[in-house]
Amino acid sequence: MFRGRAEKKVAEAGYDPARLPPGQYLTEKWPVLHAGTVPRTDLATWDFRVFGEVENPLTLTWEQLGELPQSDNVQDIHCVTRWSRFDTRFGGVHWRELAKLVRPKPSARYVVAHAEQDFTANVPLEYLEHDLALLATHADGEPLTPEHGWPLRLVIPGKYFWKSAKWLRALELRATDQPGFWERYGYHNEADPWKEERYGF
Ligand SMILES: Nc1nc2c(c(=O)[nH]1)N[C@H]1C(S)=C(S)[C@@H](COP(=O)(O)O)O[C@H]1N2
Ligand SMILES: [Mo]
Repeated sequence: MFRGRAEKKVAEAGYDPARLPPGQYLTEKWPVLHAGTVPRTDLATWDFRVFGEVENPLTLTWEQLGELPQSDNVQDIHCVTRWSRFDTRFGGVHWRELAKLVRPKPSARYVVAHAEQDFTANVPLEYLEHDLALLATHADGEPLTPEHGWPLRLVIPGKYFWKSAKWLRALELRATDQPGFWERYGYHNEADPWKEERYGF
C-alpha cells in the first residue's frame, strides 16, 4: 500500500501519503538551511528592486512594499536534502502586484532572484506567476525569523526549496536563463521534486 516507511509515517501522522514526493520524509520541524551567514538587515536602508526586461524598473522601500496588496497561501515545502514540511502558511505580496507596476516586456521569460551576500536562484517567469508563489514576509502567521529569510524571501511552489531565495533584495527579469548559486554547484535547473530533479540537468 505504501512505497516505503516514509509514506507509512506520513499516513500515521494523518496526511495523505501521496503528498510526499519520492525520496523525501516528513518533518514536523522547520530545518534551517543556507550557504553563508544570516545577514543583518536595517529596514530603514533596506530596499527591493525589480529590473531587467521590464518597462518600468522599480525600487521599493520596506514601507512601500508593505503598502502593496497582501495575500497568503498554504503549501508543502520540499528540501533537496530530503525533508518535506506540510502546510506552511506564507504571507506577503504576490508577483502579480509588482508586475502591474513594472510591466514585464514580452521578452521577459526568466527570473534571477538576487539575495544578500550574492546568493542567486533562477526560475522561469511562469514559476513566479503561479498562484502559490509569493514574496513572503510572514510564515505561519508571524514575521519571518532571521534564519528563515526575514525581512523578505521568495517562495516558489512545488519545486525544491533552494529556488526560494531567503533575504531577497531584487528580481531580475531576463530574456535568457542564467544558472543561480546552487544550480552552478550542479543542482538541477528545474528542481521538480516529483521527478526527483535533484542534481544535474
Ligand atoms: N539567500 C539564500 N537563500 C536560500 C539558500 C541560501 O543558501 N541562501 N538556500 C536555499 C535552500 S538550499 C533551502 S533548502 C532553503 C531553506 O530555507 P529554510 O532555511 O527557511 O528552511 O532556502 C533556500 N534559500
Ligand atoms: Mo536545500
